[in-house]
Amino acid sequence: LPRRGFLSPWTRLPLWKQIFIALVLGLSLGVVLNQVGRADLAADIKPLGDLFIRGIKMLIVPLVFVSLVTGVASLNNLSKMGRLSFKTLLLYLGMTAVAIAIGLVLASVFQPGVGIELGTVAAVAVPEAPTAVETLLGLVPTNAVEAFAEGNVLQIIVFAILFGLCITLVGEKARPVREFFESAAEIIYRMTSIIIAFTPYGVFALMTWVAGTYGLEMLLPLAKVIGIVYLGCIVHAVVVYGGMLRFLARLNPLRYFQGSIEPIMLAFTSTSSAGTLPVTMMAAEQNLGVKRGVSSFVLPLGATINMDGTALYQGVCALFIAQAYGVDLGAGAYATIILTATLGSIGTAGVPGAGLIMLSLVLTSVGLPLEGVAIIAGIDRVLDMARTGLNVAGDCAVSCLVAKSEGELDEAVYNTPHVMRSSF
Ligand code: DAS
Repeated sequence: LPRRGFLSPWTRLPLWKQIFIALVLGLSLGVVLNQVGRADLAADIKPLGDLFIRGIKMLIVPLVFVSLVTGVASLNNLSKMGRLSFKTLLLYLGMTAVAIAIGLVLASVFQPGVGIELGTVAAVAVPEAPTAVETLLGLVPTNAVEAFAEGNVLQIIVFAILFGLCITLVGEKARPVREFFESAAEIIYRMTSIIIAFTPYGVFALMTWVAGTYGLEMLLPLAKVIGIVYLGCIVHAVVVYGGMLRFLARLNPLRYFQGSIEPIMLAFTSTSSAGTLPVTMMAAEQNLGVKRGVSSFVLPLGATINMDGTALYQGVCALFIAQAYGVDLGAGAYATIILTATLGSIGTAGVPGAGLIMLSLVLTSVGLPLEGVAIIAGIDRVLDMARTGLNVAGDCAVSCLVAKSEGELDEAVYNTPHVMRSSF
């Protein structure tokens, strides 16, 4: 969009400010339309948001593949790749378990389900969640082209890592391919920055639709659950991520929150970690100074298996449902919830509403009635916003921690006050 002329006061605004203004305007317009009974108008604007999300999703497969191939191929020594994988997975799983514990503690303290007499509700037909073995076997694509066509990000990650490693192993003969992917990555990054410039318009449409469709009255009866999930996400981000960056990596947490603001806000409004991935990768590299060798591995992986927000939400909701049905959970049940929600978060896809499907896995594991899912389903979109925002915040935090530990973090970039960029 032109940076000159009458539009410039708007187009020169930092992207995150544009998104924030769009979010507030969209919510306000949506609530007004809902109150005057014109939710249909809010629904009419949704296609603008869908168009934007489609544009971002168009980038996911090529972006993940070319950046992973170039990222992995840039890691000369293979032992570094091994270290990178170990640190990344350890941090992802460890933080997720802490997130669930925070959710369980908050739900135990604030007792959101006590006093809510859950009537008998029609059972929600939720698809079966895959078992751990199926999830692991499913990582290896039987047909790489099919994995691309289906957008199976985990399988694309596995194939891209192997492809990038073999570029390194083949050496000189692979130079043309290496150079091809390096220029392809620049092209895809440029496409991404162009589409990201339209984020505020997509966010405006999506928030108008959400507020117009759901309205305020739907949120009130379960406001306590919403409040606890949002509180838990904030506590986890500030205490766990802020604490790990400050005391483990000796990095200024404030710079991390500033540098992650665009992906967090897009994740919050789009409720799709996968859909936010292009923005997460651009922000990690250009705001936080994470080198591509780390960001291209840690972030696509995180967008699919690192879901701290989802895990925390499952801890809160499991307890809410247990309390609402008067089921007294023992220590063993708590341990089962922590294990199931951690593994479940690996299998949760980075798409809107995926966490609700995994919630059925957690409830089943401790024998809680699946009917509770129907109650949560009513407010799930609002909960999905917070949990996806935390999911992406976690990906950014781990990318900084791993990059710093590998000497792949450009601290000059990290410590520069966030460039109030109006585009990447
Ligand atoms: N919306 C999912 C994501 O994109 C998380 C979830 O549904 O729990 O991360």
